[in-house]
Parts: sequence; C-alpha cells; structure tokens
Amino acid sequence: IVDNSQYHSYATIQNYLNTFKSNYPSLVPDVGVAPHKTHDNRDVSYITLSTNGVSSTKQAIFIECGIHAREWISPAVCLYFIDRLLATYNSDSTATALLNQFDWVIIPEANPDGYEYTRSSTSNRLWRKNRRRFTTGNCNGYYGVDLNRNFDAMWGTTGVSSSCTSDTYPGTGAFSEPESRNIRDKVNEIKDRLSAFISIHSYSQMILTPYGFDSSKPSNTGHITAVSNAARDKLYNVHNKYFTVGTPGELLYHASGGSYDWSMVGAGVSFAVTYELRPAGSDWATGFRLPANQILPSGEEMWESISHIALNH
Ligand code: 0X9
Ligand code: ZN
Repeated sequence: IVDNSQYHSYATIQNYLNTFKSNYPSLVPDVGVAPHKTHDNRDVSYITLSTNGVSSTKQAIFIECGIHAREWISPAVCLYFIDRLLATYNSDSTATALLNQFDWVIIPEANPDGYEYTRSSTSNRLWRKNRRRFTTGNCNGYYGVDLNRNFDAMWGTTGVSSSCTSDTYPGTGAFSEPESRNIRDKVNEIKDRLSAFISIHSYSQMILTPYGFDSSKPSNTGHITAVSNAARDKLYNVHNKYFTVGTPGELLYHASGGSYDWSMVGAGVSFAVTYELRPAGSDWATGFRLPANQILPSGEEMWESISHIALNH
C-alpha cells in the first residue's frame, strides 16, 4: 500500500492508516485517534494490529515513531513495517509469527504539528519539538516542548534546558503536552500485557538501551543488551549498516523524561529500546535529511531488527 519512494504528509499518513484498516479488516481491529488533540488541533492516530480482534489479550508490542519532527525516516519506517506485516502475514513465516504471537500498537506520527511544520517550505526543516505556543513572560512568542524530555522518568533532571527557546526544553512538568500524554494513555491501556516498547528516532545508527536519564541500568540490562546486539547483527546483514549498541550515557549524553525510560519505570514494561536510524556520522545539517531513496533499505533492515527483538525479547 505504501509508496516508499518519498516522505509523506500527515494527511497521506492518515489515509494510509485508514487504507490498512479497510484492506486488512481481519488483522486491523482498530485505527483510532489518541485522546488528546495537538496544539494545532490535529489528531494523533494509532493502529492496532491483531489476529484476535479488539478484545485480544495477547502479549503486545508498542512502537512510537515521529516524536521528533525533523526525523522523517522514523514515521516512514513505521509505515513500511505495518505495510509489510499486513501484506506478508500468512505468506512469510516471520510476519506470520510476529502477528500470531503478538498484538502491535503503533503510533506512526506522534508529533504531527512539528512534522507538518518541518514540511512547510516557509518554516524550519530542522524543527524538533512540538508546537506549543507560549504566551506569557519570557517565553512569550516562542514555541515548542521537546516531547522526548516530557515523560515522567526523572523529568527535568538531565539533558534538558529550562529555557523555552531550547531544543531540549522539557515543558512545565511531566506530561504537560498532549502528544506525550497520548503515548502514555495508549501504553497504559495495555501495560499489563505489553512486553516491549520501541521508540524510533534518527540519526546516528544506534540501538540505545535503558536507562537514558542517568548511568543506572535496569536489572535485566544484560538481557536487553544481548537481544539488542543480536538485533544489530540482523540489521547489519541486510544492507551492511552498522548500529552501535549502548546506553545514551555511553554513546551520546544523559537525557531525562524520555518515552522509553518512562515505559519501564512508569508503565512497568520490562524491555525497551530506542533506535537512532540512518545515517551515521555527525553532520547535523545533513543527518536529518536522509534521501528518500534510503526509506526502502531502512525499512528492510529495520524489519529484520524489530522482528528479532519481538521474537527473542
Ligand atoms: O535526545 C534524544 O531525545 C534522542 N536523540 S535524538 O537525536 N533523536 O534527539 C536520544 C534519546 C535517548 N533516550 C533518552 N535519553 N531517554
Ligand atoms: Zn529524536
């Protein structure tokens, strides 16, 4: 269904979700709108994939894409993954196992206001945050909260700036933003059967293991690292792209209030990772502008990597 030769608008992404539901009604019990409208009054959509219908009690995996506006490859990979899962169920043994063993709840575009802002020719391609508008005090006239600093996981402690003009401004409190509340609420609905949480960003070619907020690690860190190393190898085998595995503190910087940390410390999920997709390297100006001809290979390598995590975590 998905055209993987280009990046798509929010409207097109919404259309794809509805087309998935109408073309695969027996595998897509629910395409819906998360409870909180964005600041610019957009809906944040989710899709549930299940062989068991809406009242399924199967183990579930949650994937969140697009929380940072400029990281366009993230929603593109989410769409590729959904499309391939649905199209090859019952013909491909991996897809069949992924859907027979798990339900999937996926938010392909968690920050539609920011995303559309980066797509507008008159605005800023490198916008990262949401589009909250500040109207009082020092912040009057400025916009945006970093959604991956807004979750209730050591909120406001590391990797943040209290300046509302900063790209890492965490907001006025944990879950001050509708976009992070949407992820929270959808996760909480299924947390008793949620076995993995996957957050997809770009760029740097990494699989980040928990925690991001400081140097502490969950008690099952050895297991998470082993599964991530194997998922890294599966990814590498597709197109020879090497992803580094480690915690944010080891590979990047500490950062509090992230979604994957919250999924563990707040929702009790026992396995969570954050991907940083293509490209590697440190050229900030080009890193977020991954050419559209790399959507398909990114989708293909991530298919293998996520499949490994799902079937082995
Ligand atoms: O800084 C971030 O939010 C992520 N990197 S990005 O370049 N995509 O912005 C890393 C997030 C790692 N997770 C946490 N630190 N919780
Ligand atoms: Zn990001």
